[in-house]
Amino acid sequence: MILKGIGGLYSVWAEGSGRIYQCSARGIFRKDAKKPLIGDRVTLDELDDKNKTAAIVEIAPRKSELRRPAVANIDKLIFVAASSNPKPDLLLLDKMLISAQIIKVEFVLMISKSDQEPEYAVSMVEQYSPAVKCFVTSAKNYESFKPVIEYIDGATSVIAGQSGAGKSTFINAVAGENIMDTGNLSEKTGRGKHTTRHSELFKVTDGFKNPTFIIDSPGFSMLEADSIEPRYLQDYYPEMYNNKGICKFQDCSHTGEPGCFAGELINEGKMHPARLQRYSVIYKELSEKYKNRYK
Ligand SMILES: Nc1nc2c(ncn2[C@@H]2O[C@H](COP(=O)(O)OP(=O)(O)OP(=O)(O)O)[C@@H](O)[C@H]2O)c(=O)[nH]1
Ligand SMILES: [Mg+2]
Ligand SMILES: [Zn+2]
Repeated sequence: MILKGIGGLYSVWAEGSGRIYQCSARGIFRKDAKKPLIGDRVTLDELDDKNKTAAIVEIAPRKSELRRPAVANIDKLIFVAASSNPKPDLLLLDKMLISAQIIKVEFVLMISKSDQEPEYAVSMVEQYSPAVKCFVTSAKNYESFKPVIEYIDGATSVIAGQSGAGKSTFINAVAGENIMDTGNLSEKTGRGKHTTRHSELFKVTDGFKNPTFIIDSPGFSMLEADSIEPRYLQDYYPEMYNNKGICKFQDCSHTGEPGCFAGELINEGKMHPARLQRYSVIYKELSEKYKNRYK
């Protein structure tokens, strides 16, 4: 499995021996315009165990392919949002959750730094669960990471979220050794400083039963979420599609029309009002884009 690729040189983890080889890709790939990606399962040849080098001769068909971070064969996505410091951008988070559904990768929400603003961490859980599986964590309490460890055991996962949310801190906690740089927030802006700037898959070992990989990503592409036709937005809200109801108007957008079933969802506690309010914001943004789609 390719863990890292810099300047045409790839670090490849060999299942079985557990060794890591520095590999170049044979010319055949360039001819097919097929570039090896992090996460690719590959076949190696010309193994040199003394110098730990080899050549990549074949790439196995990909299960999935993410553009940003550029990584193949991802099983799970962990979205990290801090209870505070940095203040979470829940609109952005909602959009990331939508993107994950478009690309069809299983995802969870990790509400990090719960020691900072415990009450807001609880509010976040109220907003997202049970539609989205939530883990509440704090780096000050290792026990809180255990359910996340269990969730990603044996999988290849991407961890994504705002700068400073604690992504690298989590990886370090489960890596067995400190492998990632972590950064303080900017005193001026209260935001993270984008400490992690490159993508790499790490084999994490602490507490895992099976080979487990995680990629810390400085960004997560959400282009996919921009292209939804507004009327289909509801299909990305488990609160809505798991609790289907009937609205007075057949083409109801669920953004404030009378006789809308979203009102019942709120009253019955099946959808959080703040989630619905942000749904309206996203719906309006998508409607603008949709109106101008041929311009
Ligand atoms: N109080 C508290 N601080 C935390 C926690 N997790 C991380 N931090 C701190 O928050 C800061 C940012 O953490 P990082 O792990 O570097 O954040 P990141 O998400 O990797 O940020 P980027 O690499 O910039 O995207 C560091 O100073 C961490 O020590 C936590 O659970 N509680
Ligand atoms: Mg980081
Ligand atoms: Zn409606």
